Amino acid sequence: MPGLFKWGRTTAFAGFLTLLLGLLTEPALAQAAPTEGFGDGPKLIIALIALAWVVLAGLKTFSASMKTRGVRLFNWNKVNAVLMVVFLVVFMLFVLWHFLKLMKFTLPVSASAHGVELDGMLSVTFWITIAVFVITQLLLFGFALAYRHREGRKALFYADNHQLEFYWTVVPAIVLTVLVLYGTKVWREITQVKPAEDALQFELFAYQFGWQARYPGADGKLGGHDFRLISATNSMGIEESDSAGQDDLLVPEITLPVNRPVLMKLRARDVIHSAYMPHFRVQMNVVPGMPTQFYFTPTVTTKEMREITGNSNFVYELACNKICGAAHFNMRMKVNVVSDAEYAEWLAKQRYYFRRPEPAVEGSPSPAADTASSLTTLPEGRLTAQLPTQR
Ligand SMILES: [Cu+2]
Repeated sequence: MPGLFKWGRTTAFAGFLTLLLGLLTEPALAQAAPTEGFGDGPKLIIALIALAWVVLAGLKTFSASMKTRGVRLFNWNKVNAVLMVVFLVVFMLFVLWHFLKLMKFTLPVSASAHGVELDGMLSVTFWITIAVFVITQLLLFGFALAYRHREGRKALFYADNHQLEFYWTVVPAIVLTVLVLYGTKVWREITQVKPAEDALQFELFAYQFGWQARYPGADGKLGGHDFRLISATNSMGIEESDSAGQDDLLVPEITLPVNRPVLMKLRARDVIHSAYMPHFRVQMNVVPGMPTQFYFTPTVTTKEMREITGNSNFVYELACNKICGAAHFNMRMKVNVVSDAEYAEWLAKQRYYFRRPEPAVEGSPSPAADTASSLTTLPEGRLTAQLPTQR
C-alpha cells in the first residue's frame, strides 16, 4: 500500500502553518511586552525557524524526487552534521542574548554584609557551570560534525576505558565536593553566628495574608508571646503581663538603621510563610509553632540604593516567598534603611502595641498615641497599599 501521507508535503505544510502562526501571534507578543520585553525578537526567531523548516522540507522533497531519477543532489549526512553546528552557534547566541536582555531584571549589589559573600559563592558556581555547559555543548555538536557518516569509514568498536571513566567520575566529584563544602561554610557563617549584644531586635509576624512588625520599646527587649492570647485586640498574642512587652511598638513598615546588626525574629499564625528580602539576600521560613530568626547587617541605605540603581522610586521589599494561599501575592511590606538619626526620629513616631507605658526615663524616645483601640482588626491591605510599584 502506498504511503497514506506525502510526508514531504505534510512537513512543508506544517512549516508554513508555523510561519503563519508566528506572524499572527506577533501582535499579541508585542502587546505582552511593549517596552520592557523582547521587542521583535520572538517574532523573528519563530519566523526564521519556520522559514528554515519550509525550505528544508521543500529541498528534501525535491531531492527525493531527483533521487528516483538517479541524481544525488545532497549528502544529507553532511547537511545534518553542518546543521548541528549551525544549531549550536544559534543556540549559544540565543543564550547570550537572553543573558544580556534579562540582566536588568537581576538584583542590584547586596544591601547586607553577608550578601556579598553569598553573591561571591553564587558567581563561582555560575562560572563553573557555564564553563562546563560551553565545553560539553562544543564537544557534543563538534563530535556530531567530525564523526558523521562517510562512505567507506567504519565505526570503531570501543568497549571501555578505565582511565577515562576514572577521570570523569573523580573530577566532577571533587568539583561538587568543593562547591558543597564552600556553600556549607557560607551557610554556617550566615546562620550560625551568635547575634551581637547590641543587635537591634524586631519581630515579624506572618498571617494569611500579611505581615505585622513589632519593635521593642526603650528597653530594647521584645515582650513574650503565646498563641493562646491571640484575640481581636491582641492580634500577635503578646503577653501583656510581661513587663518587657509593655512598651513594644507596632510599626507599619520595617525601618532599619544602616550598618547596625539586626536580629529578625519570625513567627507565623496559620501556615508556613517565608520572609524574603531579596536585596539583603535574606530568606527564612516562618513556621507556626516554631519561631525562627535571621541575623544580618544592612549596609546600604534606601537613598544610596536609589543612586546605585538609578531608580528614584526604589524601595526595599519584604515579600512572602512561600505559596501560602489565595492572597499570597499580597504579602508585602516596605523596608527602609536609614541613618541612625532618621531611625531615632522614625521610632519616636511609632505607636505602642498596648498602651502608653508609665513615663519613661528622661530623654528616651516617647512614641505616639495609644493603639489598643485601633487594633481590632489585622491591618490587611493597609501595609501593601503603601508599597509603590518598583521598576
Ligand atoms: Cu505567606
